[in-house]
Amino acid sequence: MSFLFKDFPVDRDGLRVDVLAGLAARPKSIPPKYFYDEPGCRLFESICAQPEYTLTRTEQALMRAQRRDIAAAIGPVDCIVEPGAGDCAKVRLLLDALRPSHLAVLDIAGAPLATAAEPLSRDYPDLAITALGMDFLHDLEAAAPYLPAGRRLIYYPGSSIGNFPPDAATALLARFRQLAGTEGRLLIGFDLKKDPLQLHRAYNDAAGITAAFNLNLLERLNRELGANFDTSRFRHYAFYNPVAGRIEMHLVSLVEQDVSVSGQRFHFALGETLHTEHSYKFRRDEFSAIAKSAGWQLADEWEQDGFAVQLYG
Ligand code: AVJ
Repeated sequence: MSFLFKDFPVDRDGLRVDVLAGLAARPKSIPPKYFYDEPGCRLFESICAQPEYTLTRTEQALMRAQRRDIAAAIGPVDCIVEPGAGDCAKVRLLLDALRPSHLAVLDIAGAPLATAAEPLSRDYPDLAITALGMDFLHDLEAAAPYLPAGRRLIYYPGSSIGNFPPDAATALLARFRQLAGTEGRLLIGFDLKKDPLQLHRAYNDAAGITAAFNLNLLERLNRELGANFDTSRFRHYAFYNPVAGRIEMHLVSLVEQDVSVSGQRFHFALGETLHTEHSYKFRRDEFSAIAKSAGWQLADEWEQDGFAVQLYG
C-alpha cells in the first residue's frame, strides 16, 4: 500500500569517533554494531548456516512451531516495530500471523534495509511499510513520529539483546517501553544458558566463519578509516565466561605492533586484546527480572532447545 524510506543522518563520523575512543580505552574495544558492514552481514548469514551455530535456526523453528499460540497471546496489533531488522526475513512470520496495518523496520544499514523492506509490499499489499535507516541506539526516539497511533508490538528477536551488559540491556528495554507506550507489547528472543562447551563451539566453528566475521572488523577499519591492520597478526579468540554468563569475543595481538587508524598510531603489546563482543546468555527468570526493572511484565513465554521467546506487556 505504501512504502516510506527515511535515512537519518546517522552520524557519519560515528564509526571513527567510537573506534578511536575504543582503541584509547583499556582494554581496547570496539562496539559490536560495527561488525555489520556489507561483508559483515554476509559473514553473519554464513555463521547462521554453520552446524555449530544453532541459535538462529532454533529461534526460527520455535517461532514456526508456536506461531499460532504466540499470535493468540499477543492479540490485536496495529503496528510491528523491529529494531535491527536487517534483511527483514524474521518478521514475515509475524506479519502472516498478526496481519498488522503497519510495519516499521529500523536498521543502522539504511540502504540494505530499504532494499530488503521494499519487496515486502508485493507480498503484503495492504501493509504500510516504513523503513528507517538509523542507529537506534542513538535515535530510537526519533522513530516515534513515523509510527501510527494504536497498539504497537516491538519485536526484538535473534538474541541481539545479548550484546548488552545487564545495565545497558535494562536501559534499552526501558526505551522500548517508552516507544511502545503503556498498551504496547514486546516480543523478544534470547539465547539461554547451556553447556559451556556447546556455547564455545558455536563461536569457534570449524569452518572459521566466526573468526572471519571477527577479523572483518579490522578489514572494515582498513577500508573505511584508512587503517593498516594486518589480520594475520591477530587471533580470533572467543570463550564462554561462566562467571559473567557471556561469550566474550576478542582479537588478540600475536606480536608487539603499532597500527595506524585515521592518522593516529596505536600500540598493541604481544597478547594484548581488542575486545569486540559480549554475547550474554540468560535463564528465563534472569531475563524477566531485567525486563521487569525496565517496566515490562512477563505475559507469556516459550522455550525450545536452549532458546527462549518471551512476551511482555
Ligand atoms: C547477532 C548478537 C545474536 O551474539 O550470537 C554470532 C552475533 N557473534 N557469532 C551472537 C554473533 C558471533 C550474534 N548476535
